[in-house]
Amino acid sequence: MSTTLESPTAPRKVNRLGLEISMYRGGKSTLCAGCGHNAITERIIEAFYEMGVRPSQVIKLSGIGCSSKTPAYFMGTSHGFNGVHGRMPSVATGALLANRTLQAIGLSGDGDTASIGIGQFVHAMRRNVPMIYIIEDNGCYGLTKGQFSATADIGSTLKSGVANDLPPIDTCALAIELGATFVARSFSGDKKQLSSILKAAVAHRGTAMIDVISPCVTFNDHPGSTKSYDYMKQHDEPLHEIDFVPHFENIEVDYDPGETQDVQLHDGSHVRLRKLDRNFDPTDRKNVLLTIEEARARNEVLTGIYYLQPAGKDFVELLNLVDEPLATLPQDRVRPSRAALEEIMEELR
Ligand SMILES: Cc1ncc(C[n+]2csc(CCOP(=O)(O)OP(=O)(O)O)c2C)c(N)n1
Ligand code: SF4
Ligand SMILES: [Mg+2]
Repeated sequence: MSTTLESPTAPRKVNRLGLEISMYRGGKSTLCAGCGHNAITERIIEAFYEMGVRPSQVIKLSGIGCSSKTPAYFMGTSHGFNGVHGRMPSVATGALLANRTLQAIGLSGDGDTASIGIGQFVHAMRRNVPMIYIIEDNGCYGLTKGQFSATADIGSTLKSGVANDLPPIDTCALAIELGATFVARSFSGDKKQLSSILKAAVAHRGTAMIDVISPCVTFNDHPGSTKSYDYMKQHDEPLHEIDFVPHFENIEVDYDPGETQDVQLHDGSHVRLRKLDRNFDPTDRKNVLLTIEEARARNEVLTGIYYLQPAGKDFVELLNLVDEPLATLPQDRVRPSRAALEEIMEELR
């Protein structure tokens, strides 16, 4: 994947674009040490570097929260827009309509998405907006000192001992129900799984929604919390082992089709899912929803790629836009001529 250029001094490690990983870094994190969100930032940096995505082709979007601050900590030379709380999806949709060639990555929190932004979230999912949508899910509003969010489980407690008595919104089940074409759940502490999921998400065309359990070490990492490091270590149930083979590597990997499911993505990359104990097929939507329901009853946190549907049109394709970015078209191609306007006015008389 990465090559080493000859140099009289130390060898330089670069990706297929000839870029060093430093090109994928951003500002220094101001989040708490040990916050799960920092680990996710590291995985994003690695995934975009390894996939050889040009940072100037990327747009980073977010709302409000500790999670929504993270775009400042990766790909410092990319485009970016930090929107109003819960409104990241509509800003992303607008940006992608203005320039369909951009690769969009949205960073949100469980509060930003499942509370104030739930209306925006559901429409982004049903439209299959071509973007990676990450929820850094700590079950609380970290930035405003740890109140329960809408993803907190019934019975999960605050540090003060107060228990949550409202049912959680499962953002993955909701996204699948609404038509998202790539839906995954991972854990910020699972480096290998999260890396593979992120690389597959970069290769996917359409919405890639990834809910990452990301413990808040300051407000929600105590016994009694179901979004803590300890709880995840005890309840994380991986659905499969994920290998991602990017289209540009062209590696022939031996695999047993009885044990491994191979799903080809739009760009020719492959997702290879090695079965663990359960028989799980992420392309069978009905069965995926049933598996989520059953796991919930057993208090298991399933991780892996829940649902994958590589075919189908994304929102930009459905709109039948011209190939060039609308933002760069000259006035005479986006503005009706005076004669055309007069003709319309005539029809209205
Ligand atoms: C319109 C509006 N309402 C409320 C707030 C206060 N507020 C800021 S961040 C936040 C919740 C953040 O939670 P989450 O999205 O889960 O991010 P985290 O900090 O946990 O990563 C809230 C309610 C705000 N900034 N704007
Ligand atoms: S308050 Fe919680 S979510 Fe926010 S940076 Fe600190 S550990 Fe992370
Ligand atoms: Mg949160």
